[in-house]
Amino acid sequence: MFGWQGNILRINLTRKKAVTSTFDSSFAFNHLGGRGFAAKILWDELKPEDNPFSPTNKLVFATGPLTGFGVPNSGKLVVAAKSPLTGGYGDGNIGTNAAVQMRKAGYDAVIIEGKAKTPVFIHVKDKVAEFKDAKDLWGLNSFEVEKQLKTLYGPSVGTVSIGPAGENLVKYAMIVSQEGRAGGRPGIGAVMGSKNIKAVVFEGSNMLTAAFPKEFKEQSAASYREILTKSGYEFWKKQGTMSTIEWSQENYVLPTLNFREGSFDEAPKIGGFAMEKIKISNRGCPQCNMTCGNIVKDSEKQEAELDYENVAMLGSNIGLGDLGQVATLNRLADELGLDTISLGNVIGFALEASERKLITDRIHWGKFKDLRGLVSDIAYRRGLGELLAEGVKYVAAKLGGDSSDWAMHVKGLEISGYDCHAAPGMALSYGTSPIGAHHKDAWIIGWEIEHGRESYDEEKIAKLAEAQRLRGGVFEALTLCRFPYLQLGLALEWYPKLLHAATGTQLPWATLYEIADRTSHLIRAFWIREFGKDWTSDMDMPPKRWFKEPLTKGPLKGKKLDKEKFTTMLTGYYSKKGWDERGIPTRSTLRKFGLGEVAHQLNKHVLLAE
Ligand code: PTT
Ligand code: SF4
Repeated sequence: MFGWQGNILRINLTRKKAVTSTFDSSFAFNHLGGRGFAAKILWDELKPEDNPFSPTNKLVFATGPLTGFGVPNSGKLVVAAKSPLTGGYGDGNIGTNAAVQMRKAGYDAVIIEGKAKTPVFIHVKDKVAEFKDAKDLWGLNSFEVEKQLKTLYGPSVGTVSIGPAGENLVKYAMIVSQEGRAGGRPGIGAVMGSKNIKAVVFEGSNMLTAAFPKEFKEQSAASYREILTKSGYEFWKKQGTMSTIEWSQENYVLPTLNFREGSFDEAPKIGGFAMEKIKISNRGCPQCNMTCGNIVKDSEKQEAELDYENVAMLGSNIGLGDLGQVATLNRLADELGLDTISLGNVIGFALEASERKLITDRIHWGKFKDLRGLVSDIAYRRGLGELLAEGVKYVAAKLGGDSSDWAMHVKGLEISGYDCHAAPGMALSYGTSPIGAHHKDAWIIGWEIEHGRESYDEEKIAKLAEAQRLRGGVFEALTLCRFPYLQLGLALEWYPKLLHAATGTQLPWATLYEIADRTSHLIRAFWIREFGKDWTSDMDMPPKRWFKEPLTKGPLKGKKLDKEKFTTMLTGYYSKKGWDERGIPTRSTLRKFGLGEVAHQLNKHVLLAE
């Protein structure tokens, strides 16, 4: 089989055994890679009764058929597990040399199961996996761990690790690599911690073989060149995702003070142009010529990375208008291994709770000392941090009253950086994302602001579903960064061409979308199986704040979401997907995608509509 290595490494920590198994072309062509593989593996191998922190949960690393080949922006790895934050399917996409080295070591995917008795790290080299004692690494932050592992094995190895947040089972702990690449928002780093794994090191010397090597090499080189010719390239290298701060402020969608507002008075101080003034270099994922991580000197004179989400959530959302200080919070999150998006939500929620005197701690919007203290208290579960480590859904349930109205999450995963008081399409994107409220599957907000932000019509639903298929479906299965296409307009036609040259098989868009849809239905089935009879379409509803409390300033003052229209839009979305009015895939939809056995299993948990 060209394109794939055809191998999955299964590491059982309890038994200290590592076994390689092979997969056939039907697995490869039905699920492609990345999220497609992860969804299939987690559906097949988990049961609803498996607690996310029990040894029975599985941690999956998965690559795509182009990973490691030297194709633009192909140094990414999907990390997935049952999420401790949401209780449903969880994944993330991390830019790391570990993706490249894992493929060169001979594997398309790795499944980690069981639990080590004492902390370990795993070293995988050319199909040999070794368990190593990690007692000297436990407790270190993610930057220090990587440094030590690179001293031990050399600078070219790929590593993924967790920081103290993962060790302490903070429900939104991330997996970190390369001092600032971080993935697995729904607590995938905590799953790694629950298994007592501090890090995994990959190194490999196997060359990947393409079906048509000459054609493949020429196409890869040409697509890299095309990126350099794009008109937005120079500006992208200057600001990366940071220019979105100005865009969000202009369009009143910049999350501000726990998503009460969509604009922040101090936005110019934390935007892309302010960032340029303190920027010192670019950093990025392997095999990328767009390197978009903005490295700046933070308020404590250390290097830190700034991207849009981090600044929106640890800046405007918590009332902090000093970019150097935002950068410090961001660096701490990377070192400790916390997701910046959930962190900014949780802190925003706590600040509001303090203001409303629902908690006794006196903490203040924008007061750096308070905010800095909270970040490390959360990672180490100290004081108020013990409660906040559980995520906003849990904290709101504990505090009671109407606090769940302003706990900004969907299905337990905190909202990423776009306010939706006047953006129903983006609210639907958060509502129906396969992992909880994340923008990765459909950044529909740009389109809806241009084409009628207040409409709830069918065109918007269709546009959203189309974006989810491409971004969450195709790019997540290929495990390629979507930025060359989205930000610079790299022609989409390259992808089927590169796939053909790598695998020797034509995979036209219709086939890629079929795989994307199969993955989407499988992930939905996973959620329904987990929640069984407790599942209702309310789980797809965005937070009540956007329906109940209008914006109080600017030209959109008074705007909020309309519950009735939103519910109709959600039902229209279900029908487009082939799901019933509860949001559950019908039997015929599942059968259409070769998921008849999934329908059979799922029917034991909820009665499926025909
Ligand atoms: C992603 C989420 C994002 S999305 C951001 S900024 W963004 C935050 N980054 C964090 C960080 O950094 N440190 C930290 N401790 N926590 C963080 N949490 C947040 O995590 C990321 C880039 C970005 S920057 C985006 S949009 C794109 N995301 C892609 C994706 O999801 N899929 C894909 N095929 N290509 C993508 N390309 C872009 O990658 P999660 P990264 Mg990340 C400091 O992981 O779980 O998916 O959450 O992966 O390697 O850092 O690249 O404005
Ligand atoms: Fe990574 Fe940015 Fe390059 Fe994408 S564009 S691969 S996120 S450095």
